[in-house]
Amino acid sequence: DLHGYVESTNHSLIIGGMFPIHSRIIPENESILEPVSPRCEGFYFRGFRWTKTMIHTIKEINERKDILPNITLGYQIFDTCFAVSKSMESTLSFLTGQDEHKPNFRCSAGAPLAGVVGAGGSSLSVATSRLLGLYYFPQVGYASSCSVLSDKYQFPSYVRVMASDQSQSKAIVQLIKHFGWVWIGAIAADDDYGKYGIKIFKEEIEKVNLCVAFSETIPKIYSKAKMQNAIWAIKNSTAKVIVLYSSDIDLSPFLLEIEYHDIRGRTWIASEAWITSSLIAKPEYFPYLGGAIGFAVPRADIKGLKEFLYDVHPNKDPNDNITIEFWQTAFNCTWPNSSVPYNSDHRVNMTGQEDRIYFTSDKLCTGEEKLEDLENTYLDVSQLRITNNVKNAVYALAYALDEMSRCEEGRGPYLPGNTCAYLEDFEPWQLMYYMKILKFKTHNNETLILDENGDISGYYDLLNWQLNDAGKIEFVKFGKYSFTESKFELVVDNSSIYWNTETSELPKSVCTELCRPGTRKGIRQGEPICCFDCIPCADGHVSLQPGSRECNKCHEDYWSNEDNSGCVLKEVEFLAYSEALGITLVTLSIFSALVVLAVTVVYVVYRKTPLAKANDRELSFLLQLSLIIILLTSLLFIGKPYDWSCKARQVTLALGFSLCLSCILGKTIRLYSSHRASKSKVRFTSVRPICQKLIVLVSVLIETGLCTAYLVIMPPKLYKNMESQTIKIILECNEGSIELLCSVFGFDVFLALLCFLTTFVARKLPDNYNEAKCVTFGMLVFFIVWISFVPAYLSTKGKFKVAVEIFAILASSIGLLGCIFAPKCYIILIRPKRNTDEIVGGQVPTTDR
Ligand code: TCR
Repeated sequence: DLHGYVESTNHSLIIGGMFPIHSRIIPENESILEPVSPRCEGFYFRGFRWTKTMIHTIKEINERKDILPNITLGYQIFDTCFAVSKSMESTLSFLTGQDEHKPNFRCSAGAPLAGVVGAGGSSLSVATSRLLGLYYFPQVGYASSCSVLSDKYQFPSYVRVMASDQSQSKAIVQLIKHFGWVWIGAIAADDDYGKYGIKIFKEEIEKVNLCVAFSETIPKIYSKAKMQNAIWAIKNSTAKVIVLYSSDIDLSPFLLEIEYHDIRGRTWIASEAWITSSLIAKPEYFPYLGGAIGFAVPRADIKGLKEFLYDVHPNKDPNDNITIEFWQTAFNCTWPNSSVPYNSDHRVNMTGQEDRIYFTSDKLCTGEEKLEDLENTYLDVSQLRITNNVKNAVYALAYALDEMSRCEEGRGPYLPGNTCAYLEDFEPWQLMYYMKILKFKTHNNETLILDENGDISGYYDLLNWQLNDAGKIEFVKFGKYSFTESKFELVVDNSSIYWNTETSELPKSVCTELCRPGTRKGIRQGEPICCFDCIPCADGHVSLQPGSRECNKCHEDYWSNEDNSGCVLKEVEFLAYSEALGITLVTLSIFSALVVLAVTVVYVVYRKTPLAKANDRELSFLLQLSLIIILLTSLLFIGKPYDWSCKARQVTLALGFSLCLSCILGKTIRLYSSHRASKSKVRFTSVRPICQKLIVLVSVLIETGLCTAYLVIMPPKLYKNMESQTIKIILECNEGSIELLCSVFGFDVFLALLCFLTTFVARKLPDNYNEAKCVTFGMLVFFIVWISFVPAYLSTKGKFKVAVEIFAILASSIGLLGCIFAPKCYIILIRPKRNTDEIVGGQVPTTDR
């Protein structure tokens, strides 16, 4: 009881066809005693159109003189009811000739069978081509796109004029990448098409590091629980973009469910099988599926098809049950005196209860109904896509046969002897040879080439569901995806897309929002990579781009800004001239230097007076000079340090002090010797002035030697201190060799100690100006200042360290100035009477008179 069409009288060759004229088989409830071929229901207008297209194409080929001129082709077409069992039955019929159980493909329908077009769905093609493959029977698919069918090891005799889903899944991932979605749901029909499609989609999406939020299947036989799973997944996921791989037939029950649960605001990425299906593209579904985008095989116009499709009427053949059923279904009436049930439709309703509905219309068909008044998928020739494939599939077989018929004896492909095969009598595998190298021009002038896997390359149209003014769904083309075996290219016009979102803008589909700059992705244990936490960068680390995986450390001189989104130059710290502390110190040192200068002036003016002359005048001037040097050295400590200023400050300071202290030493030695002389009561030769100067010279020379060694061996250098504070660079001087520095200043300390000791001993020496006492006191101040300097210096940081040093320098030199010169100036200027030479140097007459 197979449905189908046969036309075979006087035909020399038959082409088989398998089309889903019904959408499903009726499950038999009753316990079956005897196996019977299941009955079908749900008239599928699209499949009916494909069937008619095959017949039309064969008619066209028969009329053409350029291909297969001496041969008329016949056809034998079966209704697969979109079910594997039915297709297997059909295939066995092809192979056996109705009732026989052994393959005997000569006898079917009276003429030999050349090849088979079809089986629509992939599952059907997989099943049938396993059988046909046993005999190397040529099979040309027009809709089955499942990727496994490319495997020629499993399906040696299957070729197709439809692209493999490998390309479509790749294209979908390209599209997802294009729109920046990362978190995608996936739903597949429970057949080879859906499962393999989604499988490849998942593989491809993982390659580009995007994630599948959920992956569910739509059951083929209604199951409430399984439907609920998918619905629940959609509802509970943050994925707003969902890829749906399913044929329109399997999708319709699921759509009812979506409508029932009122799932809106999702963007659906449609697979090729339902994007242009009028079963799905109904205005009432627009709130749910509107804005869907998907890939469709190229559409074409077929000359003469429309007229051929309209030329259908039950009156033409009273035995043509399919046409009667078409008529009844299309016009909602019952054909008189026919046994064909009026559109039987069995469906499990939403409550999960089975109910079989046999519509029987009271209205009788008159036969006068007008097809022109009808709006029907069957008659709609605006979206001829798979239909065009059907035509190409028939032509593929015809062209292969034509090639075979042109074989020249002795030049044929078959070994041994390069023989030919003949149309009247050939084996299926012989035709397979021609199928494999097939290349021809299609009716709309495109070149169709079958590659070694029996696949084609080509392109998909990118379509978007929009509602037009008439309230109908329109498939608006907004791009194209072209692919060959090695290359692919996606062209998209974003502006013409309608998005089914609240704002009508490009939807977002993420698991968690992109991390903003200043944070980095932190993986969540056991969750997909698209879900992550945003962890703020540590101080000194930044991430510049949104969505960064890691935070990068700022370069040496840089530090992170407030929100860690960029590096900023670190603040540089040093004691500047311009700041209050700097200004104070500068004025203090310059002022003190001016005071010293004033003392010098006083000394110059009163150079003839005994006091000025007392205890070596030149030494006094040298001492004043050294004080000025020391006071001005402090200026080298202020301001931005450089290598040269680091060197200069230590050297001038050391030399200044050695000059200063050696001058004092020169003076105290003299006092000391006077003291000894007074004590010993023996005439004690005092130190001569030349010796005093020699002391100065030698000390300064020694210090110079030490300083040179210091500068040559390990000089002080500029140092950017980044360790002590993270957000600041402290510019300071690195002392170089501590040992050398200590010996440089150690020598100064040594001089200072000598000074102190000599004058301390001589402090009681009576003289007019109390010189010894004053120097003792001055040296005490000097020591106190420098001893207290050490802990103060060690406990401060940054620029204050320098300030402490300057304070010590200023304090010690001002101390010396105050103690040594202040009393003298007092005498010179205010008590000139005391400025006599009677007691200068005690009882000992000064030698320099
Ligand atoms: N490949 C599907 C079946 C299919 C289909 C269609 C069915 C395709 N396109 C259009 C009906 C209408 C694409 C398969 O199963 O391989």
